[in-house]
Amino acid sequence: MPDPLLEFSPDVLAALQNGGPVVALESTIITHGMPFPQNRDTARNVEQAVREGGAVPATIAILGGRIRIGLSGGQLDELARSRSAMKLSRADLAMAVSRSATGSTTVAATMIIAHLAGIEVFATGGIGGVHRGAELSFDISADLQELGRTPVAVVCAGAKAILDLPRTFEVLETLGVPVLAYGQDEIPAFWSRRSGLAAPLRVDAVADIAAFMQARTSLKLDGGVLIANPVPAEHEIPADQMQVFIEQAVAESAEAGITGKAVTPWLLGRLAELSDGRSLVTNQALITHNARLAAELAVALAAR
Ligand code: PSU
Ligand code: MN
Repeated sequence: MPDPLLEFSPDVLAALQNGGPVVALESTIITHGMPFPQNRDTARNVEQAVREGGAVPATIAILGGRIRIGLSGGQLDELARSRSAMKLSRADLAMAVSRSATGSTTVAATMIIAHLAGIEVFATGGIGGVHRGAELSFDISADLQELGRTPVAVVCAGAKAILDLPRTFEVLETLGVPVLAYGQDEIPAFWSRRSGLAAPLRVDAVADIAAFMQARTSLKLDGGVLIANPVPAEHEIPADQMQVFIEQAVAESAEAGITGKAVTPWLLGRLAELSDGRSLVTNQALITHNARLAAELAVALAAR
């Protein structure tokens, strides 16, 4: 019996009822991660990539207080144009529901809803994590704790390189979150394939990820699994080039007094300016690439 709070699109509901493959998609990247119309076009391309992979895309958002799992073309367009949508994580999700507000879901909130809905696989661009200077600001994304507790497999291109990557992966290890690098020995760094950090675990095939997830279920291990899928080489921005822009953007954000929820969207916007739009093109490419891998994983899990 599905939760009465959840409203499924007809294709997502049918797939879930038949045990078919479904991939959850987040919406903060639409409302706060990219400008219009690139956000709308990317959201459509990502859904298309999931369909081409043989799975049903379930973009998740709160529209007028209703939890939507799977958006119509019109709903997606409206969200992409919205300038007032709330950015919802674990802490504020219930406020959008109780106030009948519209908001997009971060990685943390998307995991919560995907799990309520019975969806095991979720594709995003990059997770949030430990911000640079967190020893003073204490700014650590709620995405990390969520990965520690909610059993959803999250396919990403690593953590966004605006973060303190070594500390982000230390926290994930502490929380017991497996980090599987796909097809390489290093953790990818979102816009770049390399981070200089050795991957805790490596997998080279989707069947191995599915088997790993099944073994975790048998062991009654809760919490998420993070699959770090490197951006395709033709779309990457080498880490040393990106580093220059990141350092400038982070310094400017501190000077401008940007804090809290605004930090990640502000940095992503500033990096797109500093890189002449290249960071945005790479972001679009990597999330579509992640959607393909997530679809393949959902298909493998549905075939069990
Ligand atoms: N990945 C992207 N763009 C984004 C995000 C991820 O390519 O905008 C969003 C995700 O929703 C992630 C959020 O959960 O940024 C992290 O925000 P914060 O650092 O405030 O937790
Ligand atoms: Mn934060």
